[in-house]
Amino acid sequence: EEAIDYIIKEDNEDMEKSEEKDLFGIAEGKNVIFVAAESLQDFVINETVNGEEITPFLNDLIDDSLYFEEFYHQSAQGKSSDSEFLIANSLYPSARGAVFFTHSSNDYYAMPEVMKENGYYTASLHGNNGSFWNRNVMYEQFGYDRFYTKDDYNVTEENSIGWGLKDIPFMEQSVDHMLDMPQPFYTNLITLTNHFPFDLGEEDMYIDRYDSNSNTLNKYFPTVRYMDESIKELFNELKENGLYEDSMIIIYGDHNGISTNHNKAMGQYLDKEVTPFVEVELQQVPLIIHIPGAEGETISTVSGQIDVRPTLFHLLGLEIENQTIFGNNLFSEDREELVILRNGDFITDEAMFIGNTCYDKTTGEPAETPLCESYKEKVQEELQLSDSIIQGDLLRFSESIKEQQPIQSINKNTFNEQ
Ligand code: GP9
Repeated sequence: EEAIDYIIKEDNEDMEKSEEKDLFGIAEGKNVIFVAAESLQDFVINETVNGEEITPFLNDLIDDSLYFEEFYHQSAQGKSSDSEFLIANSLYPSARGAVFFTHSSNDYYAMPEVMKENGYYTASLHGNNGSFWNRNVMYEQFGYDRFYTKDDYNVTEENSIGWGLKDIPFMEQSVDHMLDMPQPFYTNLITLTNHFPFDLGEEDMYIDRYDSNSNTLNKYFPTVRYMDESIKELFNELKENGLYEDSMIIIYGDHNGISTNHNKAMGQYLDKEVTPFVEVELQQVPLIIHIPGAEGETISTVSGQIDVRPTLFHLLGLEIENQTIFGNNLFSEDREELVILRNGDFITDEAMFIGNTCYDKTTGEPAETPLCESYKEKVQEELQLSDSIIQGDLLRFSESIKEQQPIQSINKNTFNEQ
């Protein structure tokens, strides 16, 4: 309980200050549409392969969006599920295993629950089995009204590849589901096609593969390009169906797609050696927040998935009391520039701490320790506090949880194993 009080206090102080910022409430009352972009890393943004743009739609979208250009995924072994956990709860995932499996019966005060309390209908949508990553169990604790899974989509041999339903038909059919939902709604669209091993049919190849010694990296670019096309399709469908103007769309990369096994090929593509410093830079994923009619801005603050929840509440004009979170509103001027990765590495505006070495960000070279020294204790403390909360199921003592009505899903069946 002491841990919870400590964090609540900090967060409420931050919230009071952030209310003064211009963007507070700019998306008030809008539908919230998340796109969890499978394996999408930031190094492809505004870049080309074989002379062709990899993400032409996102590149244009960024001009009219809030784009966080130094945003890190903070997921660990729970990969996609960890990124969902970070965003919904603003807590750190576990160092080992996936919290979606190990602590799925804990009490949480997750973003879908908060949104529901604020008049939103909440749903997650995914073209895979509901039991993958134990989502159908964990979502009960997150307070989703409904989980649309594979069984809610028309999945055929023709519209599937690799892990299941392709992203373009997924987007088309997901907008159909949104049209059935009461508004405002909060939805979480989980994409699938850009998943290892990055298989794609010739008919969906908008660009050619790369040419290196890594088949994985070579195949990654066309599947990223396909995902870009699917997001374009989402926007078109939202516009055609009159949902676009009343929605805020948030696109985020869930985790890296290319592991360090492919450093040689990655080095060839980036035209530089993939050092430990570059490996951490490669953990940057896009965060694009699009609010129709709002001015675009590229924001260079050091940020991470843990910061998404308080940032969105700020944009939605929601002041949430008694929440136990570790992230910060990215529009708060008092925010410390610090992102903590699950393995204890961290990034500040000046330095990166990797393994046991401090690197100067301006040179990418090992640096004098003072750049990192002052953060080390705080980093360990934060990770340990978050772990205690999860391991001790401590949120059950928080006031918001005590006041919660028992979670009742509108359609219980949608949470069962599909
Ligand atoms: C599966 C999908 C992929 O349903 O979300 O999960 P990942 O393997 O990327 O963690």
